[in-house]
Amino acid sequence: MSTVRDAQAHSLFISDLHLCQSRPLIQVQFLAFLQATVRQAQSLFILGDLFEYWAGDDDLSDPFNSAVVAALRELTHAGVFLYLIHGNRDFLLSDAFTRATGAQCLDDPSVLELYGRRVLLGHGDIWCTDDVAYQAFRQQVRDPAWQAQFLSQPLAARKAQIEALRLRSESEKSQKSMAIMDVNPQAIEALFRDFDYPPLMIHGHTHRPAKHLLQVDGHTCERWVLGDWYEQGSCLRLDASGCSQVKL
Ligand code: LP5
Ligand code: MN
Repeated sequence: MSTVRDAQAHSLFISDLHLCQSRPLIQVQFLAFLQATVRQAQSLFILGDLFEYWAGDDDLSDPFNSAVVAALRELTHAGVFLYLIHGNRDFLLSDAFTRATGAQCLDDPSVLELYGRRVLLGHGDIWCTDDVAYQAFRQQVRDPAWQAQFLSQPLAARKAQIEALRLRSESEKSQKSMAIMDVNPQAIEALFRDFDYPPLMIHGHTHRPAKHLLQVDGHTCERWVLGDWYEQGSCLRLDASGCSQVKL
């Protein structure tokens, strides 16, 4: 149902849906979300980890993936702008995916002017600088030469390597403290300075939904962290009056 608040120009932000065949209910919830809530918005920003993992755009023809792509294409054809930032699990989403969906890929991080304020957007993993093992891994797999070599292998071989990596990641995560797997406060402060103090930041990755207030060099910033979609959806809304949580 449309409300007066919905009618106000606004954008929506989501991340960490981790869509996969083994969680069909979340896919159903996401497709319903695209067909209802998002249709009232000017733009939808997906801030990483839309998929549980993405092995390469040659997996677009998989029926599960093509259902998600078709729903996103319908959304952009209906006039909603779709923006995508890569997550640590789906950074191989590439040109064939953006062409098929009508999405526009943004750098991580990006600063955009939205409803009269500068907003910094990112996935969030890059600021988890205490997670040294993860950052070394990240540097390796974000290298274009590494990616070209990885993508030159057959899809099934890539998926097998990803499955092995997932097991290793889960095992290593169980040995890491919660603090190590969170964003580093100094990295956030440095980011805030580097981008000339944007008053608002939105990111995901840590699956710890919250609104944090940051004060650096006399400037204030609201840092909003999105939640994951494991149990239920998580979504933020931005309009001229600011950022707020959407009840899904
Ligand atoms: O995603 P999340 O939040 O559960 O965990 C992340 C970090 N883990 C990962 C791995 C992904 O979860 C697994 C799926 C990735 C698919 C990518 C597809 C293409 C690449 C394919 C490569 C084979 O990102 C986890 C962080 C956590 O966030 C919190 O920030 O701690 O990091 C790890 O656990 C990583 C380990 O610490 C280090 C792993 C080293 C693996 C080295 C093997 C080298 C393989 C590369 C080349 C074949
Ligand atoms: Mn992530």
